[in-house]
Amino acid sequence: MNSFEMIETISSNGIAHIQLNRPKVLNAINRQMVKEIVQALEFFDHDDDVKVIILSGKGRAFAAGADIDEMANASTIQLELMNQFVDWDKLTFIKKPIIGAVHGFALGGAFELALCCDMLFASEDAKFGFPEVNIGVMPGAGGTQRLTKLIGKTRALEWLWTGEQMTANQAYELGIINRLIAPEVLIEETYKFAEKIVNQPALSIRFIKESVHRAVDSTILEGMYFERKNFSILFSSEDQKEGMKAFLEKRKAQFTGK
Ligand code: CO8
Repeated sequence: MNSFEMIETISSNGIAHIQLNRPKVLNAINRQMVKEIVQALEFFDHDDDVKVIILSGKGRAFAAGADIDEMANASTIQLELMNQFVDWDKLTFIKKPIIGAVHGFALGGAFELALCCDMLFASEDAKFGFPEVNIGVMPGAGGTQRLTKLIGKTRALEWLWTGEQMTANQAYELGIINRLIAPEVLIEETYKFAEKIVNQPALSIRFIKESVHRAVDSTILEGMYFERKNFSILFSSEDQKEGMKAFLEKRKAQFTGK
């Protein structure tokens, strides 16, 4: 894998961990960081030893949003020609589970990045929000779309219009995060959950992710059609044969991911 300047990565026992690493500026997300996140995710997505990917931030925040320094003087034409959002779009195509572990701030582009994760674990001190409106812009990397799909139009508008920060507890109540965790054990608890996924049959995990994502973006009938296809496809896998055989033989299945 390439060496990185804006992130750090480690991987062991089926779990890859990507950490945003610009703590002096609260991990402000510049374009290079987005490229590196995508490169690391794509690398781990193709690494057979990796089953789950965790995303977190170093220092006192997950991240405080897109790097305002980098974009303050950009013109509309420059933004358009740069085509930077193509990297954000690539996040959508990662097949393996991505679990975000959020502490401190997850604002603006960082909240958008968190919403690209499949599940979110957050420490009790986490703060989420879209403060873009306070600096004369709006979310540009999917925030208005993903938040609205997750919590509904009226609630999304409240947070997007005011730019206020929501507490971890509010985010939990709104169904944005899966677990509220004490700050000192956030990473440990996220790993514990990831370990549960590591030993599951990898193809089932992959097709479940695809099917759930399809549910968000399609009608119920289209989604069910997609789900049904994936269900049938899994009957070509060795893990389906082994899983059902093991059940019938009353023993623990030995999954191989094939
Ligand atoms: N960009 C650049 N630098 C930042 C950012 C940021 N988003 N956030 C913090 N920093 C820097 C500060 O300038 C400061 O640097 P220095 O020490 O050199 O002065 C350092 O990080 C520490 O920050 P603070 O001293 O401000 O720390 P506080 O604890 O006092 O405050 C806050 C923390 C409340 C998070 C505060 O830093 C803040 O309000 N930050 C900006 C939050 C924000 O507006 N985020 C949204 C940015 S716009 C956006 O995300 C649009 C996304 C669009 C698509 C993405 C395209 C890539």
